[in-house]
Amino acid sequence: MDSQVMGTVSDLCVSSFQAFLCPTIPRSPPVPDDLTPEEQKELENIRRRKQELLDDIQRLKDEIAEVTSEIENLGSTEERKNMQRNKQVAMGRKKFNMDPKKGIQFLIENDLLKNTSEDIARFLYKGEGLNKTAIGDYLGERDDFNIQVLHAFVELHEFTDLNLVQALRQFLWSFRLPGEAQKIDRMMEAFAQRYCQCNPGVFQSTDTCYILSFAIIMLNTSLHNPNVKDKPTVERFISMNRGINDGGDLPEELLRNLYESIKNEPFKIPEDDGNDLTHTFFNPDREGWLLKLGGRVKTWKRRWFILTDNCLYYFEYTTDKEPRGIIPLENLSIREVEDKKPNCFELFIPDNKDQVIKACKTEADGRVVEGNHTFYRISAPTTEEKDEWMNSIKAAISRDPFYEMLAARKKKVSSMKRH
Ligand code: 4IP
Repeated sequence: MDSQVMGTVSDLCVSSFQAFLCPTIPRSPPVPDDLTPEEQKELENIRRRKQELLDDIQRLKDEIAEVTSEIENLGSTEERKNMQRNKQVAMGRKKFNMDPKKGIQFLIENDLLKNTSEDIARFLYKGEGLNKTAIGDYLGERDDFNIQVLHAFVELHEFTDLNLVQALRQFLWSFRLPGEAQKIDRMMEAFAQRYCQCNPGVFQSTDTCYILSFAIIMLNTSLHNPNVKDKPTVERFISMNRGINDGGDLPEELLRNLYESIKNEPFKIPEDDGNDLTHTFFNPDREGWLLKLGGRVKTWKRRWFILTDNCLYYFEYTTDKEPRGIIPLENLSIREVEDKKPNCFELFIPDNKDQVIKACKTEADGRVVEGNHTFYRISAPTTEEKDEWMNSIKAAISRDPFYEMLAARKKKVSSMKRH
């Protein structure tokens, strides 16, 4: 092949390359006249092959473009779908935190959650981005479906080979106990059932487990709340729990272990919003100096007050063994009042003017007699202390249904024993 042909071929290669880069394919120039017939034939062959090559390249480019756009579309649709889904889940969580039922409904309607108790329970158990108070509220609801979710939620907890304190730690961390006694009752009942299911043979019945769980929660308060000065000993804890195992006693070693566990490490509870019974359990009691107005004779006396066991005790001196008076808070209400003395509040019987409040006092000669108060007016040293006292007393008063609930359970156990 002479140099002219070579030049033409290399020109063709360059133009092929350009054609690859450039979408418009240049037309082939006419065949030069001065070539021999063989050379012309060869040139035509080269041009044909070039055209075939160009066609192939174009086809390939089209295919690549098609596949690339398919992949791009595929990626962006998936991404868009995912982003949309994540946005909706975040919105569902927000809604849940504001109104648990509406949040769950929203997630179900948007196919982000199945409408089954198991799926919802898993969502709550995972708890990502969910407010623990809202979880507690949802689980404590009374209707059948919520109760099913509660049971599915409790089933997700694995308590096998954990002692009762360890199991309670896990359980009380997964949501916040709500403020209503009935809700707490349902939740603790479900907890006790699950614990007994995971640890058969530890307790005679779920009632025992239920009662002991509360005893442990209260022990936690007594041992770790700085406002409670009278810390129960292990012996007292053991004696307080006598007979709770369907009339029999629980092994002392078990109670000692539970006591030690709580003593060494208090319960960790989810963030406190101050508006539920967990708050009451963990911060219920208080003591300090207050002024009290007399019953018949209206003299102000400075007394050392202790709030514990739903009663208000007052002493003349902090070191006194016997109180001068005891005011059970059952059936009483509390309100702020104006007086010449600052920071006053009053304990009174609602809708009643003359009835004397059930209380006892010690006379100067040491006799214990009934009190004479139709109201107890009390003055705190500062506004803050007044507010703290009022809150603590309110919490103690509102704890009543809970105590009733627990008392009912204890009664049930002892009557079962009798039969
Ligand atoms: C007394 O006044 C004290 O204020 C008593 O308070 C009070 O009893 C008496 O009420 C009141 O008469 P005097 O000491 O000036 O006589 P405390 O017991 O703290 O010393 P209460 O029932 O408030 O304890 P009456 O109702 O007994 O008169």
